[in-house]
Amino acid sequence: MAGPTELLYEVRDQIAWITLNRPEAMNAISENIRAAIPEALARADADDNVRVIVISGAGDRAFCAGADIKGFNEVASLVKFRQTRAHAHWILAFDRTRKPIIAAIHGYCLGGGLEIAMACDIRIAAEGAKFALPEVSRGTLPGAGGTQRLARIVGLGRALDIALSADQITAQEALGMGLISRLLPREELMAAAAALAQRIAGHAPLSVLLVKEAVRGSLETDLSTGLRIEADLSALIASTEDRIEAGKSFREKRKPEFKGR
Ligand code: CO8
Repeated sequence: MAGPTELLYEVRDQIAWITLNRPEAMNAISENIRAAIPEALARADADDNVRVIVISGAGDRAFCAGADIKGFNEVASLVKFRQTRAHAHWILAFDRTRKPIIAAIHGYCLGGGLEIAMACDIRIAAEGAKFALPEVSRGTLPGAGGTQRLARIVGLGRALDIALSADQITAQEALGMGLISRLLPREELMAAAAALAQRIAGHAPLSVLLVKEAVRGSLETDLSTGLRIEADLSALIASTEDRIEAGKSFREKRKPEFKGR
C-alpha cells in the first residue's frame, strides 16, 4: 500500500481502523494519503473478517486539516490535473465501499478533512471539534465532494453559509444541524466509535450492507424508484438464512447467530 506510514490500517474485532497519520501536519491530505485511502477501503471491503470501518486522525489536534496547502503550487498541465481529480477520484472510493464507514472526529475537521468525513456514512465527534470549509479563503473550492454532499446533509441554506463564509462551526452546532450524529467527551470518542462499530457488526451482515445501499441510494433517486429498489432488496433479504435464524432465535428467546448468508 502506498505511503503506509501516512495511513495506518489495522483490523481488530471485525473493525478496520484506518488512521490518517500525519499529526505534525494536522493530518493534511498528502498524495500518499490520497493514493492509500482507496486501497485501504477496498481492502477492508474485501476482507470477510471486517464488518465496519472506522476512520480517525492521529495526534491530539485534528481529524484532518484538509488538502496539503504547502503543496499548492502552479499546475503544469490542467489536463493531467483534471485526470487526477475527475471521476476516478479517490473520494469516490467511499461511495464504492459496501460496508459502513464511521468517521470519528476530534479537533480540526477542515476542507478536504470535512469532505472525507462527509463521504463516510456516520460522523461522530468529540467535544471541541471544529468544522469548516475554508476553501474560498484559500483560493480553491471544496473539490472532494464538499459542494455536493454538504447540502444533502445539512440543507441548502446552511451549506451555502458554511461554504461561502468559511466560518468554523463548533461540534455542538454541527450536532444541531445533523452534520454529526453523536457528540462525546474527547476521552470517550474512540471507545464510542468502537462500541457503535461493534453494535453494527453484531447485526445481520447482509441486512447492514443492503440497508446502507438503500439509504445512500435514496438521495440519488426519486421516491417511487427508491421504493421499488427497497422492495427488491426486501425480497432479496427474505431468502437469507439469517432472517430465518432471527425468527427462530426470537421464538427460542436467545441471541441470533448471524452468518451473513
Ligand atoms: N496543509 C499542510 N500543513 C498544514 C495544514 C494543511 N492543510 N494545516 C495545518 N498544517 C500544518 C502547519 O503548517 C503546521 O506545521 P509547521 O509548523 O511545520 O508549519 C502544523 O500543521 C500546525 O499548524 P499551525 O501551526 O497552523 O496550528 P494552529 O493551531 O496555529 O492552526 C489550523 C491550526 C487552524 C488548522 C491552521 O493550521 C489552518 O488554518 N490550516 C489550514 C486549514 C485549511 O485551510 N484547510 C483547507 C485546505 S483547502 C482544502 O482542503 C481543499 C480540498 C480540496 C479537495 C481535497 C484534495 C486533497
